[in-house]
Amino acid sequence: MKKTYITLTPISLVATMMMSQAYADHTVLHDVVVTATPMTSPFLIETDPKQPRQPLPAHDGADYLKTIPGFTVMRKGGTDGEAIFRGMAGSRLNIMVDDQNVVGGCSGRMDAPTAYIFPEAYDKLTVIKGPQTVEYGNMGSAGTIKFDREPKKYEKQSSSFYGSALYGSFGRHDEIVQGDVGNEKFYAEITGTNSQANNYKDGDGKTYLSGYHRWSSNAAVGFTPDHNTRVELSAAISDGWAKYADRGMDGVKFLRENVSLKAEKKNISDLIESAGIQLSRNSVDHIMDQTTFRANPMTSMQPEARVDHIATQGRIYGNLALDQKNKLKVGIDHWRAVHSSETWTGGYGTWTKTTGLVDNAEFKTTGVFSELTHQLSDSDRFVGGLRNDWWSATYLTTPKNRSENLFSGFIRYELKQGNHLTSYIGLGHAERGPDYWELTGSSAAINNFYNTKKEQTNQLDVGQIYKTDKETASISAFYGKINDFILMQWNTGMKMVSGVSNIDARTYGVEASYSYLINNQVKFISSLNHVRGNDETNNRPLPQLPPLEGRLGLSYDNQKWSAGGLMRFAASQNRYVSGYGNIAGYDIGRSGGFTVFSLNGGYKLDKKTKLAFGVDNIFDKTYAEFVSRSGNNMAAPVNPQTTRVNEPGRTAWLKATIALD
Ligand SMILES: [Cu+2]
Repeated sequence: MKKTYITLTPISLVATMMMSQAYADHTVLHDVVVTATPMTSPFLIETDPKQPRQPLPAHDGADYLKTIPGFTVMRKGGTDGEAIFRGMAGSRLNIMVDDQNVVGGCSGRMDAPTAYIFPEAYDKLTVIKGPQTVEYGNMGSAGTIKFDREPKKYEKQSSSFYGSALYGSFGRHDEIVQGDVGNEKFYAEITGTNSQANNYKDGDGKTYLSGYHRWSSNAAVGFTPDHNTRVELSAAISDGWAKYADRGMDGVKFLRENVSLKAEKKNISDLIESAGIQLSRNSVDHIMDQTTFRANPMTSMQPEARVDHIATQGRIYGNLALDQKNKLKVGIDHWRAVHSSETWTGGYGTWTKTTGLVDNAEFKTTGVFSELTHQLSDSDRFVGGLRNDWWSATYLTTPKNRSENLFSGFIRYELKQGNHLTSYIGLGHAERGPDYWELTGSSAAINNFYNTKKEQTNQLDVGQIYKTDKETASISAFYGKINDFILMQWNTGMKMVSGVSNIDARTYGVEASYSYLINNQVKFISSLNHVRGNDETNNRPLPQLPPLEGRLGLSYDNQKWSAGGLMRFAASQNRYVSGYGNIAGYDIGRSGGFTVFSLNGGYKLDKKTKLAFGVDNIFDKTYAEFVSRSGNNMAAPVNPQTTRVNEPGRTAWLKATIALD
């Protein structure tokens, strides 16, 4: 049952299974190179992380999200950017791999969860907009992002192979190999990835400290005693280093170790369609220092720092068919994470490590959820869910403990009108306790351990999706009222969090996309997204919201060759509050608008082998995203003191993919 696709290639724009179906009668099956991924069903975006993307993403999970309207990535260097959806980052996005929450450990947020994710090693990337699912612990109030492997079924003994190689400007090269073998009873899968890049240059030829290297390996063995039962043990390990253009330290260790045991049984009875259990452990061991990649360390800063974050997790779930019209998902989950760090004392020239790793914070969450789908007719349904989490945070070095009851829920109505149009409306509520960075990010925050309130998001989401053989259009709008929004204040000179407060915020925005098949070989694509927000407590803009942005593209595909052009533009952003933001960054000031042009192409050698190539930022434009970190000249002569870390200049790349069954 393995798919024989070979993705490698070119053209621009969108591409999803739904689109493929919509265009099945036409020559253009799907875009060879993904540039804008549309919403395919209410609240949901699904995309294949093995497809080439433009602009060329870094190895990590955040950069792959950039092609989804509504996402932006805060740049820190060449990789490990911070994913932001509708202006919301950090713990407001629930980032999951194979149904496990992934968290970083760095006090300076070098390692967003996505820093440990290698999208091409997975089969599916799913984004659920807004608080419209309660299935997963650590509720994402702004959205849920999932990277998943698709379980395979082996009817008889068979094996398959997938591999890709990528070469690009600035010394970039990636390699991935994936193989699996199985029969009716047993299977085994193994994946290895490697990704490396040198420092990149912006359009002005300035070099940023941004080189990186990452490798990962995953393995899974499974037992399928019958058609309905699957037991799988999987493990993953990855490590690497990354240089940073926005700060005085670089990451020299990003070790993640993961083990997961999963069992699922289907068709248990008329009532129980399926039930499962999963136990997992994720550990992150991170070291950053001033000396590995830099000649002149700052003596005012400690030479290195090490942190660990170890999370253990368990979940039990069941999918019940109550009757023809009512399906119920129920589950219980538990998550425990312990953060530890080294302690240093001293100052200018006298820094000494006083302890090795010592546990400093513990977070625990136990949740129960149920989600009901009620089919009203063939064309409309209600979906609603409730979740309660018992959450606690303990500060271990000077013992303090607090706990909260976190309640989340949503209800939505989905309506199919005729064969082409789907409409939806949903209302969601999500509560989250302050995360590790919000509770411990500054001495002020520690003093506020008990005072920082839980954040409560209320959000209305509406949208429409229209699909015909020739056209696909979607629009999705939201209006949010966030009570006790956790706002971070930064000391911009030190680039450290200096305070935390709860404010009331209001946000609203829209994402829209439209594509049109001009003929059997040529397709037009476009997308637009915009978000605005206000801090109503202080009567000023909500910080870290990206400006209006859009994409226009044209692609050609004759089944052998493909070609595409993409124009991405962003407006200027004049709404900001200097020095305020979230756990990852803060507003620097106004930003100008920009337009960037890119080209891509592809060639299908045969059904199994594809080539894709592209030139991003073809006119070598010098530009920076509004949501970015500021430059840092502590590593002269590289790393210019720019207002923001500029995006890469002209970048050429070539990717080859092969898939064998
Ligand atoms: Cu770090």
